[in-house]
Amino acid sequence: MEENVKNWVGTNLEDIYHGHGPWSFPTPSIIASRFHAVLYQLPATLSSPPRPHVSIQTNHWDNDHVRMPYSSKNVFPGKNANGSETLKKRWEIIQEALLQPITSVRELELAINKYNTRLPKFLALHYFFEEVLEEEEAEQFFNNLLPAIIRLALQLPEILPGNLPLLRRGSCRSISLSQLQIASLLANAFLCTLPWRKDVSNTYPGVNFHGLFSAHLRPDMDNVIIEKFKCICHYFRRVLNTEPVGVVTFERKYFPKSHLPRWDTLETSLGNTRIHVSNTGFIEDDGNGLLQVDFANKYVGGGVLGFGCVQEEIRFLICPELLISRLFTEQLGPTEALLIIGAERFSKYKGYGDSFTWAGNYNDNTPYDNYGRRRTSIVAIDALYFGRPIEQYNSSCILRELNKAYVGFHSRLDGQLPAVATGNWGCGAFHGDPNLKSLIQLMACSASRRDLVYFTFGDIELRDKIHEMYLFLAANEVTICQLWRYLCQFSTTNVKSKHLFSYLQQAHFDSKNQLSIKDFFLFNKKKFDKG
Ligand code: AR6
Repeated sequence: MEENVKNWVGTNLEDIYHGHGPWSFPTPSIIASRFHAVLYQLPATLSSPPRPHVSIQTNHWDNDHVRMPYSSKNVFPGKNANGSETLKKRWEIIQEALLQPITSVRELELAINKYNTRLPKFLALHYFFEEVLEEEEAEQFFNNLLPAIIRLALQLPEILPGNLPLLRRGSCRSISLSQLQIASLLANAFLCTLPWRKDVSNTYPGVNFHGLFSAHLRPDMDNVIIEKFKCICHYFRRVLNTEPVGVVTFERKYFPKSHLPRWDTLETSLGNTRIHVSNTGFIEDDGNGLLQVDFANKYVGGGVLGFGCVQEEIRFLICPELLISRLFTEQLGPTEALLIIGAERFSKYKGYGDSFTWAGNYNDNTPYDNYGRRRTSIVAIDALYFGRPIEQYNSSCILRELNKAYVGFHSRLDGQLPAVATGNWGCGAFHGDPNLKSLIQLMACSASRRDLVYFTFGDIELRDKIHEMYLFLAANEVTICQLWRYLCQFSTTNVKSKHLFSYLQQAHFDSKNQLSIKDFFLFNKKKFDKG
């Protein structure tokens, strides 16, 4: 008989949900204002896609808004019939190019090159259609899917006539878009019609798909690019088959220094925060109704339109509506985060990194909130990248990560907030230490009144270590400011990082016994084999 092995420790999920299940937590309202651009007509009823909001004044080509490909100011140098130079409307060229029959990848590339001339060769796209897909599948794409993507893209002026603001650095602003509007924007991104902007191209991630199409195939990563195409094509098949009716909110969160907590003064006991630590499960599968962390890049989406294929990229591939944030979200600063509410999941997947594969359709049964959004909240927070991992124990780095997590987790809503569903944030591609990061996230949860659900990605030892450390903090009523102080002390020692937890426990014990940190070293010389 199979034994029922317990794969988690701490508080059970039912209690984490306060006995009301995952879907009862409050979600922020959608009210159009100077700080919240709502691009469709309120309210969203879910009976059909919401109707677009039409702006009185159009800002389709200025510095504060996304430049729309259909703007009359989007012009392209061309020639008149008599050979003289002229400026042509790019949208007309786009329409002309895309409404020609396109029956092969070569023709698709040629069409895109008519309005976007400086693109590298679409090596990966050729490989996908010519080497990977069966002839029949490629035919299906060019006969059915591509024409539908093109129609959806060319409807952009009707689907999204409103002004789409940029979420600029150092600002708190939100955008709510219908899923259909996002689909139309993504269809434009797929066809690389979105205008390239010299002024902002270095500070926005960019969403046109040419980076993916032209990826130089590498033997180790060929597969990943192919699987990415499959995810994207599947998304388009789904939204073109059945128009999605929901909406999605993107909220840029920014805290000026004066609004950040003074970590050295917070007297909250860490034991007030409950934790659930599991060595199985994934944030996206098992974080229902919770605030799910995206282990982000400061350019949200990271390498999703290139070779990257770890937590963030995978999330963006299975929930492609997240991709559109790359169009308007300027790179995140140290005290900024991006919250996305309502993105739907379309795909299943298997594997991770270079073994990632698309594993078919996913039916997202997440209920909608009162505003027409799926009750899925994802917060993108970018950890620091540590080329030299030892640097992460510097108090300035700890402070930066604490503030970053706090900005992501904080909510203005009253009442019971959902727990944070997270894990080894910053501890894969960015080389952080999960012991330290788990404490940082616990402190940020505690300061923002949330419980913590931590997935250790298969690591049983880590699960138990985090839990034991938590039990120590809770049993000794250690407060946020105390732990902050011990962490700062640790940063001034040479104690090896693998002893972080024992050091912190000892530091607490010694502080109670009035031992100076110097004495502590004298007593513990052997134990901590100083470097
Ligand atoms: N659920 C829970 N834990 C996970 C999951 C998941 N779905 N996926 C991975 N982990 P990483 P980072 C664990 O490397 O270090 C991207 O390119 C697993 O233990 O994605 O913050 C971004 O765009 C994994 O090793 O996050 C950034 O550029 C660990 O989480 C950069 O990577 C860290 O995942 C961020 O790197």
